[in-house]
This record gives sequence, C-alpha cells and structure tokens, in this order.
Amino acid sequence: MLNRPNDQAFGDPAVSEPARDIAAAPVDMANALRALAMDAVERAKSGHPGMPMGMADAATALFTRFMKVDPSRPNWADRDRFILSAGHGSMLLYAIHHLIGYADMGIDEIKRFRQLGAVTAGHPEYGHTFGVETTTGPLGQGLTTAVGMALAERMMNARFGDDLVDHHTYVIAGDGCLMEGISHEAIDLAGHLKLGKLIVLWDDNGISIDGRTTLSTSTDQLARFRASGWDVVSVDGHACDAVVDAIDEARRSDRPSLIACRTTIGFGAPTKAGTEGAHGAPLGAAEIEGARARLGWSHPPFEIPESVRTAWRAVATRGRAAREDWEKRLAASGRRAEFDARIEGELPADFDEKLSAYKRELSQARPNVASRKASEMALGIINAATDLTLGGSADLTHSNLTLTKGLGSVAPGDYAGRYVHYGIREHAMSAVMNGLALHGGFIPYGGTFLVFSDYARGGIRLSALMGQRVVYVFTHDSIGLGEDGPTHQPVEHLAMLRATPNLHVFRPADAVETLEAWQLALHAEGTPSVLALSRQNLPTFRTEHREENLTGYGAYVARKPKRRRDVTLLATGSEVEIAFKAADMLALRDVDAAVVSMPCWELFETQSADYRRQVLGTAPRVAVEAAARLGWDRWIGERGRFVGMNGFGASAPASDLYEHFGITPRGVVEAVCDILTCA
Ligand SMILES: Cc1ncc(C[n+]2csc(CCOP(=O)(O)OP(=O)(O)O)c2C)c(N)n1
Ligand SMILES: [Mg+2]
Repeated sequence: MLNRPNDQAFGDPAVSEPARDIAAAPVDMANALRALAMDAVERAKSGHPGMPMGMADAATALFTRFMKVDPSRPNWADRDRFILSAGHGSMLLYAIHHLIGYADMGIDEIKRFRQLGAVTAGHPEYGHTFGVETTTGPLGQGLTTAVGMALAERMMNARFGDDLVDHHTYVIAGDGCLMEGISHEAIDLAGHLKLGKLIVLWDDNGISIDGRTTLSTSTDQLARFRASGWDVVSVDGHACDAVVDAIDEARRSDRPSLIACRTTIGFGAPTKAGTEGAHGAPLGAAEIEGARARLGWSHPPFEIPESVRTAWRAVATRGRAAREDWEKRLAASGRRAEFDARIEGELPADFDEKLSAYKRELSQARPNVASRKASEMALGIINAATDLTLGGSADLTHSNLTLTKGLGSVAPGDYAGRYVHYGIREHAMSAVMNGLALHGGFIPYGGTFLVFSDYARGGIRLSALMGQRVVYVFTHDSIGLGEDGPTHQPVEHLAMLRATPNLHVFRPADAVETLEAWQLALHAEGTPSVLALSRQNLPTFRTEHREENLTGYGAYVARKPKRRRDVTLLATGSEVEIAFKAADMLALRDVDAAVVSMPCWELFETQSADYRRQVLGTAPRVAVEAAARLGWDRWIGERGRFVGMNGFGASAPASDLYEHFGITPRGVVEAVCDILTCA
C-alpha cells in the first residue's frame, strides 16, 4: 500500500543511477544505508529494516550537510550529539557509522548484526559501540535524554562560551516516541527552556507495529509541539534538499525544532513499503531483490561502491577538521585543565577533606533531624565544595530539600544556574538527568517522593544500564510520611530498586550516614544512586567520629552486644532507631542483641565473605524495615523474622501508623522472643 506522495518515486530512473565514478549523489548514499539495513537484518534473521529504509534520505541530509562528529575521536566534547530515539532502527546508525569510519564498525560487525558480542546490538547500547551517545530502545527515552544533553550544552556554553561549547543535539524519533507519555514531559520542558539547539526529525510514516497509527492516535503533532514552544515544519522526508533546508532553518531558531519528515516505512520494498510488514522482520529474499531493482542498487549484499564510501567519508573529514580547530581554541583559551576536569567530572582534590570535617561536626552536634534535612545540610557543604553538582526536583523542592543557597535556577535563555525545576515530570527528570550526565560537565541529582520512583522508573533503569552517575533523592520513604496516606507511602519500592542491577540504594539512618551516602554517590562514577530519605526526625547515633566511611561497607555493627550475641537486629533508615530501642528492651530481658545498620545492600554484597559473616553473626536475626519483605530473607535466613509491611499503608499520623502496623520496638522484641526463649 504505497499511498504517500513520494511513493511515485519508486522505480523512477531519476531516483538513482548505477554506481558512477564521480562523486556519489545523496540518493546513492541513502541507498547504501538501505541496502546495509535490509541485508544485515536478513542475515541476522531479525531486526527492523523499515525505519532505516524510510529515514535513510533524511539521515543522509543530516549527516552529509550538518553533523559535526569525528569518528577518530568519538568522545570529543564539542561534537554534535545524534540520538536515535527510535532505537529499533539501529541498523540506520550502524550503517552510518560503518560508512563514516568508526573504528569498531567494520563490515564484519555489520554482518554480525544482533549476534553475541557484536558491537551491532539489537538496539544501540551506550558504552558498547563507539559514537552511541545513549542507550535507546524504550521508546521516548532517547528524545528525553536528548533534552538533557541539549540542556547540558547550553549550561556548559554559559560557563565556557561559544568558542569551546557550541554544538547541536539531533534526534530521530518515531511515531512510538511521540506517542509515549514521556514525550510530552520532554517537549514541554525543552520548549519552556528554549533549547534552540535541539532538533528532532520525526519519522512521520504513519505506521507502527499494529498497523496504521490512525488505529490509536489522531493527535496533530505539529500543533502539539507548537503549543509547547517549538518551531515546527513538515517536509517530504525523501527529498534530501527539503530536509537540508528544514534543518538549516531549525539551526537558526532560538526554539527547539520539530521537523516532521513524511516518509514511507521500508521505502523501496515492492510490497511491504508503507506497511507494518516492513517494521520489524526480515524482508525476505524476493522482497529484497525487488527493492534492489526499485532503488537501482545493483551491488551484492554488504558491498558498497568506492564512490559512495568516499562521499560518506567526507563527513568524517569535515568532522576531524572541526575537532582540530576546536582543540586549538581549547589550547589557546587558557582553560584547558579546567575544561577537561569539568567534562570528566572530577571532584576537587579537597572535596573529601571538607566532607570529613563536616562529618566530625555532625558527630559532635548530634542533630535530631529527618534524613531529608540531613541531606539538605550535606548538600550545603557539597554544593559549596564542587560546582559539578546540578540540583533539581520534580516540583517538590521544599519537601525533598534539594535546593541549597545560591544555586540559582536554570531559566529559559539563562543557563548559568545550578538548579532545574523539572516540573511535575518525574519520568522526564530521570531521562533528562541521564542526558546531563552523558553529555558531561555535571553530576545531576533530582528529587521526588520515593513512591513516585514508579513514574521515574524508565530513566532509572537506563541510568543503571548505562552506568551513569545520577543521584536520585527520594524522600518520604515509608509510612513515616504519615497523613498523606497509602498513595504516597512506598512499600514495594525499595525491593524494586534493590532488584535493579548496578544501582546503589542507600537508606541512611542518621545525619552521619546521610552524609556518607552522599559522598559514596558522588564518587560512584559508573553507578547511579538512590537516597531513600525520611520525612520524620531521626536521632544521630554515630556520635563518635570515624574518618572511615562506614556506609561504604553497606552494613556494619552499629551496636555491639554487651557479652555474647543472642540475636542480631538488622535495620535500615528510620528503623535503626527502633532496633536500638528494641535492643535496650531485650537487655532488660537478658537477651544480648547486636544492631546492624544496613544502609546499602549492594555495597554489603561486595564485601568479603568474612566481613559479611562477622556483621551478620551466627545468632538468629530479626530484620525491621517499614517496607515489603521481598529481599530480606536473604539476610535473615531460615530462622529469621521480619518486622515490616505486609500490604499498603494508611492515612494517619506517622507514630499511629508505626503502632498500627506493629513496626515498633515492642514488635521487634516479640519477633525475637518468638525465636528465642526470653526471660
Ligand atoms: C516503551 C516501549 N514500548 C514498546 C516498545 C516496542 N516497540 C518497538 S518499535 C514499536 C513501534 C514503534 O512505532 P514507530 O515509532 O512508528 O516505528 P516504525 O514502525 O515507524 O519504525 C514498538 C511498540 C518499545 N520499544 N518501547
Ligand atoms: Mg512509525
């Protein structure tokens, strides 16, 4: 069903001519992308040929005329960022990378598309393939991560000027990206912040997996973007010149731009073009043969004529020259060391010293404050000690306590500040923070209530998968938040977060542990962190200063038994206080209890078996945490007991709720006496 205006071009001799010796035309360059995509998918027996074939012309326009990248220096700081938000079309990216000469993308890797260990993973994976700026696959994430990159670019520009920071962020997004809810959060924020160097090419093909997009949407996307403060234009996505003109125009705008590229999915495929049949399966030998004929591409699979290769390599030559010019400017700027340290995210040399001095003060002052407040106090020191940190909250600044004095808000057209008002957009906040971290120059942290980590989950998972230093400040971390009730009281969230690989979940128990958690989070260059923080006050029990970061052990004995260890009480966060009180009560009944604070399970797991044995002991264990039990059985063992939540919370003052759910010193004592004979 070839019903788009440009379908007429099929088979038209003007579309292409056989390979020539003279410089290749854009259509040949685009056809090279199409051929590599359909042949690689065919060979892999899986993948998505439709999107690369549809967007080949627009991508050729973008790369040949505008993209500033140097494949020999994939991470050069002032490169343009290209984000394939429609990550299923990964072969488009790999074909381009092959043709412009990324060292890891030889033709053999294209032939090994989607095979174990190949750089040509099913979806683009950050850190796995040169030049892949972010992991995409969950639709909408790339678009939103790109907003973070475009914001980082403006903020670095505000700090270092046009000579050192001046690049664009280009996105290819599909119908799916624009249908996802996160897209609205992203375009709303980008439009508001006037991120003029963000340019989105929408693969407007009217097709998704189930069929025509009219099955499920009738939104006027151009109107939607326009209403959010974007420049918008619609062009024939197969007319290279029209796309070039549109990008040219977009680059002149001080608003973000949407270029709707009207395309035919699977362009060139004789029967599957324009249909969902081209979306996500090999085309089949006959269809590929037909496509070759229609496109005028007579070369065997994986063979690209030299004229086409030469034309593509010009992109790299141009990029290399731009990079070399930039390096000269950087060298002449006198700010090279500062710039490099910044982009690498190096904490200042005296950072830990300052934190340690503050930790000593805390142990002496022994504040009785909520851990969210302790976090604010820690941030006061941290944000003064480094300007890498970039704060923010999803409209809960005064609850999350994420804003410290003098940070200044990031505002439309003014990017000097260090605090982002993400608005009520938890999902976008997580993905934007990924973009900020990936771009380089910032350590983003952002706050919301722990319960709404659900809404941020898509981005949190990618922070972990990509190993980005992003800090999630999740306050109101249990029924301890009280009256707001069960919709606001997290129960299963710690378990969900702890189940996520490469994520440190800290639940500090006092002001000292909170500072230590922050210190660990900021040093964890390849791991995002969650700080689960209380609304209610917690006494400081770490009253003796220790230079060593005890939270870094993940768990440690916070109170040694007096004579022998009859029982070990395990607790985190606000429940450590309960465990201490239970230990006092048990002492009166001649039961000697050790109390173990477990602020970070993941770090505890990395300790030696010996250390873990020492901490956990051989006596029976009782764990107390105002959350779901899932995961605790690992620590309490077969004989253990768990005191915590069995279902959702309720609306009442916090102390009534703890009483109601039996998460009390008495509840712990009863659990202990259930397994031991108590006096
Ligand atoms: C969050 C998310 N939901 C679902 C999918 C599965 N999925 C992959 S591609 C796709 C359809 C996307 O349609 P479109 O963006 O129009 O791509 P096209 O078919 O035009 O290539 C879906 C549902 C996904 N990758 N991410
Ligand atoms: Mg589509």
